[in-house]
Order: sequence, then structure tokens, then C-alpha cells
Amino acid sequence: MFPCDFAWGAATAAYQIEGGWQADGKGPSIWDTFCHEGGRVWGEQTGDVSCNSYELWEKDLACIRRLGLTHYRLSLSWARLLPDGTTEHVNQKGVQYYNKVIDDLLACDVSPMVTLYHFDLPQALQNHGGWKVPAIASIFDSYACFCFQTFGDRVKLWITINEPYVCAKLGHEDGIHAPGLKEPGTTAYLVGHNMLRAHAMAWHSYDSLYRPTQGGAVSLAINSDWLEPLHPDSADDIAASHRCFAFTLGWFAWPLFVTGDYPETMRAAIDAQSRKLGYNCESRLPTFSKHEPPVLGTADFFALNYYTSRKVKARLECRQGMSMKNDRDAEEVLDPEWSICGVSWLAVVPCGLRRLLKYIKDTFHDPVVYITESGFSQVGPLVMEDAQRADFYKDTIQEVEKAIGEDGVNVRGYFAWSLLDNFEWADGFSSRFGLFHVDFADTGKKRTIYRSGLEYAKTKVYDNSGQSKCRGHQTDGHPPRVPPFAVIIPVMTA
Ligand code: GBH
Repeated sequence: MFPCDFAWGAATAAYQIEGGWQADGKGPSIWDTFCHEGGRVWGEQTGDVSCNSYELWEKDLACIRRLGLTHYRLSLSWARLLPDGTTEHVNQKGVQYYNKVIDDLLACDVSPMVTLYHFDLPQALQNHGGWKVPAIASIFDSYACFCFQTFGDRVKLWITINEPYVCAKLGHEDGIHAPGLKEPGTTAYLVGHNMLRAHAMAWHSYDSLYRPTQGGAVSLAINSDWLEPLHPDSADDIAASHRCFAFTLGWFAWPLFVTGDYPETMRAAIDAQSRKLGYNCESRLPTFSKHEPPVLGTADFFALNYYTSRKVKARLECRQGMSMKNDRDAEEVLDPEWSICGVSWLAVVPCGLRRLLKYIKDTFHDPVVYITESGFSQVGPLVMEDAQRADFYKDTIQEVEKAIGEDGVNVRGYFAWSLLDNFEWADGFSSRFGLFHVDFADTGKKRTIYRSGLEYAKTKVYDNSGQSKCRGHQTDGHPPRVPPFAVIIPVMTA
């Protein structure tokens, strides 16, 4: 049984759906630049037009209503609101656009969850060093305050930054996301650090300036696979899976929920590798300054993006170069039993979500959890009768139900990724995650519901008897604040 006020949502992100990349005074973002450079994205595709949600928002609203969602997670395009990234210049057309989206949602009784940053940094800020530069944190804080001030009377669920891991690693270590930097073993740690600082500053601003009147909740969305040792009896594999957790989930969740600092496992691994390389200066993993607002306790709920699982084994040979992979020093493998859907990285493992939720409950002091993304992709020929994806959602939602009912995890919401087929970053439009298909060849960008969308609309609200799954459990609709935790330091177990 799901609680009555459980949030049933779907998610999108500005660059992936909006298009209108130059419309009405929007400034360029790093994804505009990255796509236009060429050679970066599948088929040289771009998000210039995509689903054209900038002009066709009403069509998205119709999709949201068709699914019967209680919540919709969208992201704001920073450069649409503030073309050069700073509050010196506000683009009123951008403000009007998001005001209309938010007002329309509320008029339909759909609560918005708003992400401030989903990979699309204003290019003007990248020109000054982007997330590498410490000053980005206070610039982000000003942007966040602008958004709280402008939209916070109506928006009660905020995500500051989506997946800092992806932004840091894919954008600055692997170079496969914007800004396309390949600076392995150093920059990603710096970028992750500045994102945490930026998040913490914004949270403190919200807490002192806006929460008293607006009463909402703020978090940061963390992506993590479920990880377990390949050989459960191997001490090396167990240690390797702890390291993997430390380098993904732990990297951000430890500072926010546990110690205010990075997992010791992570720093120890990085520093050990530095010593091997004969590099004896300060740690490549930055340290939080005592003179800045603390990071610990700056997440009012746990926002989790879960897609897949991995088995982890210790690496046999020891590699020398400077990279996050070498620091982490573990190998991730797929279980041959898992089916792969669409994209190669997405092994379908719904039970991994339940295990991860239990792990989060045990490790991070039983936080309120929102699953802010969970989804399944289709590649190759278009299949509207996508039974596999429909099963995936059914199975995954069952696992969430067990996590709540049997494991007592405080899950308050589930957001399917994604409402629409959209621009899937480096994969362009080749990978389709939507509950609605979008015909990108059509100028009207026609949206058509998939079988999985029809099923999601049903399973999320009704049980087999066709009765609403409600149970008496009413709150004011907002998650309670999660107090900061300074005392208990749990041991990381996989
Ligand atoms: C989410 O990230 C994003 O938030 C969302 O924008 C995106 O559309 C969605 O995933 C679907 O991809 O290419 O082998 O290097 C999910 C976490 C982590 C999953 C990085 C893909 C890349 C594997 N992602 N991972 S690889």
C-alpha cells in the first residue's frame, strides 16, 4: 500500500525538452555550445528544438493530466532566466514562461518539484571557469535566491543540483558531457566540491530567508546504482564495492547526511594512489572550509535517481595513471542474468532499488526519500506497445511498495524518467525514455502515449481490485525537515 499523499510523478529537464535555445533573450548554455561544436553527440543532434516545450508547454500539461500525476519534476534553464548567469540581467520572458508552467500545474492540482540545475550551465559562467572556480558557489546561490524569491510562493519542493556525480565525472573527467573537459583525476573532485558548496549555500539561504514564509524543502539529487560484491565471500570484492559506493553515492551523501565530509574510504583511496604516483602535495580531494556554511544537514530529504545495478570485484592488476577509475580501483560487471534494455549501461534490476532504499535508510538515518528519477529506455525501431517498459515500471513500483511496507523506508514519492522522449545527452534522440513518444520529425512534435504510459497511469493509483490505494495518512503535503546529523557515524556496508 502506498500512502494517500504519495507523490506520483514524472520528470524532465530543461535542455532535454524545451528547445527555444535562442528564443526571447535566452543566453547560451554549455550544452548549446557542446552540441554545436560537432563530433560530440550521436548523429550531430542538438537540443535546439527537441520537444519544443518552450512553445508547446500546453501539450506537456495534457500529457501530465493524461497520466493523472500528482507531481511533475521539471528543471529551470538558468540561462533562460539569467542570460549571463548573474542576477544583473533578468530575462522577463523566461520568468513568464516558468510562471505559466507553475501556475498551470497548480491549477490542475499538480505540485511542481523544481530542479535549479540539470547540467546546463550558462556559457557565460563557463567562460569564467564554470564549476572549477570557487566563486561559482556564490553565483549559484544568487541564482537560487532569485528562483526562491520568484517562484517559491508556489514551489515547495526544490532540487538545487541534479546528479553532481554525472556533471563532475562525465563533464570534466570523461569529457562526454558538456563542457567536454578531459582532466582525469583532478577536476571532477574540484567540480564536485564546488557543487556541494553551492548547494549548501543555497540551502542555508533558503533556510534562513525563505523557509520561514514559504515552508518548502530543498535537496540535491544523487544518482547511484545498487552495488554488491561479485563474490559475497571475498573480502577484496566487499572492500571494492565499498569503494565504489564511496565514489558515487557516498561522495555526495556523506557530506550531506553523515559527517559533513567525504567518506574516509574515498579520501584514503585517492591519497594512496597519489602516493603511488609520487605526488606528495595536498590531497586531490578538496577539504571543506570551517569558515563556510556547513554542508552537513543541508538536505531536507534524500533525492535518489536510480537506474541500474552492478556487481563489483577487486581489480587484479594495479594501474598507474591519474584517474578517478584508478583511484576507485574496482571493476564493475553485469550479472549475465540481468536483461539490458535499450542503452548498454541500463541493466534492468528492479530489486536493486529496494536494496538501495534499505541501504539508504540504514546508512543515512532513515531520511524521507523521493525517488526523483527511475526509467527505462528504448533504442532502435519505435515500439508503441512497449510491454517490457510497462513491466519494468510495474516491477519497480512493487519493489518500492515492499521497501515501504516491509523495510519501513520512508519513501514519499516516485518520479518516472521521463514524461517525454527527449534529447538524451550524448545519445541524442536515439535513446527514448518517454512515457509519451514524441515525433521529432513533426513540426508540431506530436506526443503519443506508449503502452507503458497507459499502464503507469493505472498501476500507480489502483491496486488489482481497482480501488484507490489510499490509506489514512495525511500531512500538509510537505516533507518534514530532516534534522542535521552529527553524532552517529554508521559503518558503510553494502
Ligand atoms: C539521468 O542520469 C539524467 O539525470 C537524465 O538527464 C538522463 O536523461 C537519464 O539519466 C537517462 O540517461 O554512458 O556508459 O558512461 C542517470 C545516471 C549516469 C546514467 C551515467 C548513465 C552513463 C554511463 N547516469 N551513466 S556511460
